[in-house]
Amino acid sequence: MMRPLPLASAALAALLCATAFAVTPPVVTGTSAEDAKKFTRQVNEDLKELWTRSSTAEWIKATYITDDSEKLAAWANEALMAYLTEAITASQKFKATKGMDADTQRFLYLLSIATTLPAPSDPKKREELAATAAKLEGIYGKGEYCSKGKDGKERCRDLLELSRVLAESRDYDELLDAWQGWHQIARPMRPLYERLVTLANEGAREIGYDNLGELWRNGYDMPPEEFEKETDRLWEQVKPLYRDLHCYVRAQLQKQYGKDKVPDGKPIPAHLLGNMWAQEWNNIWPLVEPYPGAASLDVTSEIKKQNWDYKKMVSTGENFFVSLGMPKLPKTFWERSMFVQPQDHEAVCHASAWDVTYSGDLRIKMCIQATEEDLVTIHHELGHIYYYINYYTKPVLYQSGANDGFHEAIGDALTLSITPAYLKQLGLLKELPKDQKGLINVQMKDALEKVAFLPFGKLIDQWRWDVFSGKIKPSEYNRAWWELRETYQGVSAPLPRSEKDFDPGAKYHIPANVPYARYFLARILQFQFHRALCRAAGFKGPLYECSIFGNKKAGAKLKAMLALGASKPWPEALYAISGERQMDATALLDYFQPLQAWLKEQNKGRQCGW
Ligand code: X8Z
Ligand code: ZN
Repeated sequence: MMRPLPLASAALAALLCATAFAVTPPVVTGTSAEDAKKFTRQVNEDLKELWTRSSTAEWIKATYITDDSEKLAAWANEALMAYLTEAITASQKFKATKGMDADTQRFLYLLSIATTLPAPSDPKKREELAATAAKLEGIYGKGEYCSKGKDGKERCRDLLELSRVLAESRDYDELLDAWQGWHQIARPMRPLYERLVTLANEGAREIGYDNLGELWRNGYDMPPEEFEKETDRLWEQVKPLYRDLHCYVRAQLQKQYGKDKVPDGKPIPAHLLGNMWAQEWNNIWPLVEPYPGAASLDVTSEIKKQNWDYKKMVSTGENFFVSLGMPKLPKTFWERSMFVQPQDHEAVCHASAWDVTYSGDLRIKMCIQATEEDLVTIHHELGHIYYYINYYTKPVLYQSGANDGFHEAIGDALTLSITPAYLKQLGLLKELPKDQKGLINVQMKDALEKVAFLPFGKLIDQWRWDVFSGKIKPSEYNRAWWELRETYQGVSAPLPRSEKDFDPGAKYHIPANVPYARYFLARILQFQFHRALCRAAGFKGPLYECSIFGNKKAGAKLKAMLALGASKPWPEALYAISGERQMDATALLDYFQPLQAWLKEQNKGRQCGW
């Protein structure tokens, strides 16, 4: 074997030195208000660099999963995590500092919640945490279920294919097979997840939290215990509507699958609701359509018939934002995004939106299919993108939503303006629903997506908060998961489960460690935003008829809120758009008032609940 030339190895060493990048936080020598200001200014600069490095590596990993890309992402994350733990610890020296300006105080608070995965300062443990996190997401992204097809040949299916079965098949056993096949992929995650919890809890304790859940709940401008109560309050507001919907849907499923499979007074088997996690039920619309034919709402067929490609779908979303007075998406967005599933390598298909450099390098990552569901998800992702567009010139700690629920709610709020009239304008509906029956059909379709989601949105972090606090032990992970799913959603495991299974891991946000309470808040906030924007537009009719498409006044209101980023506590951002300071589900309840009245009528004499 040839030895490398001395010159070559010297050059290699130089290259390694040049790329090995470690930033350490500014050293806190004094604790005056001026020192605090200087500290946060430097932290903003450092974090922009570190976040850019880590999201560049994360982007490559997510769009091209290999052992190498996982490693690169883990390394970049390690540097970031090391910095954050140190910087947050250092910032605590300013706890007693008086006379700080409002921005400095806000930066210090935002720094204290700037990580969802805090690492212990021990480098070995940090390395292990970063590698574990990367592996977990990798297992999810590469997940597939191999089984014998009808022709006797073995074939392997990924989440997209299995989800299609869940959405389209009405065959109980075929559904069951796809459901359990996908859930199998999560089994190997269990030891890794357990380790992630231990290490991240240790990291959380080092920066002053009891456990990781307390850190997550601290991100809402109120004490963590108050936030938990706040989510309970919002859930109580919407629970009756959910239970009315559940009761009606269960009765319709009994017609399809029989009472032996879907018994009275019991939770619904999780594989019958059209979605791998039973989180949104829109795919079973044909089974629950209140007045068949009263309003034809099959947008997916029309999208397919007209051969809409990803470009057309994304441009349609962009066009909505532009109609409100927002700019067009930059050329680089079109060049750098991942819009379709790559055929020659693995990628994470779960949709996401990025500003890779925190300065307008905007991209989405999706495996777009020609369906109405994906058209809605595109609007959701563009909501994130237009938030970025409106705040990316700010210091990096301000480059977030007012709270994370706000970020998730923007695109969704606009989808509430995708009314039948707007769909007709797009050429995706032939005729408008004419009467009360048509209205109920439209509302049912909306509720299957929006209302069905609410308990799911709530329970995911209920589970994780209890896991992080130790209330749920590793030996109870799966049992506790299904208890919550039964209690909140009224949905049950369709097969016997055991602690060999790790069903929470079959949902992206668990292995990817993305907090989920944000989506629960977003389902509620989006109606509140919609009501506010409709008022700004001068709309006077019922909320479900309002579309803000093309309305510049509504656009200006929205922009004013987006441009704040995280610079103010969220109640102020909410005030800027709506004149209200509390999160509140009355807008959602008003929106669905006709449907709820109808459901109550339909459910008379039925044994509701579970
Ligand atoms: O994860 C997402 C987005 C990306 S932030 C596609 N959502 C949640 C989910 O898919 O579970 C949007 C709705 C809820
Ligand atoms: Zn999102």
